[in-house]
Amino acid sequence: SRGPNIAAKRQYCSEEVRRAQAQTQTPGPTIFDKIISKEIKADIIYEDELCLAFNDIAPQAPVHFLVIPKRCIPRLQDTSSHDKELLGHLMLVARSLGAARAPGGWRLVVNNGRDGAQSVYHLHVHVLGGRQMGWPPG
Ligand code: TR5
Repeated sequence: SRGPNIAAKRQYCSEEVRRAQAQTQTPGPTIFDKIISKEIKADIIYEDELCLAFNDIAPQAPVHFLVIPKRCIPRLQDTSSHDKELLGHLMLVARSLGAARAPGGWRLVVNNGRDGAQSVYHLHVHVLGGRQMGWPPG
């Protein structure tokens, strides 16, 4: 249950962090579940029995899509050795789509939890390409 503690903490957090906290504290279906069930429309570029890939609604590069498992896993942190095959599959799908769509190279990003600035608590691999990336990321 949400106590005054959380409410007090919230005053000091950025909008992004508050959103992330809110989602961590209320586990359940996210917007990505609705994309998987086709309840909400997304620009789907690949689909198989285990995963879905679609273009990011707010692209940070000329190529920016997300690869997500169909199974609801909130964060990378919530996976275990039992998920090896699924995680490997997400990487290989990211690899194939990345190679086809951003032949000059690409970057994979997995934001995890509050400090990782994760905003949607359904595991997703960002694939960014089509421009020169900088380092370090912000
Ligand atoms: O910040 P994290 O790593 O959690 O990334 C979440 C990503 O989901 C962001 O890059 C958002 O732009 C993206 N996003 C959010 C929504 C959305 C989406 N990408 C495609 N389609 C989307 N729909 C329909 N709705 C969203 N809320």
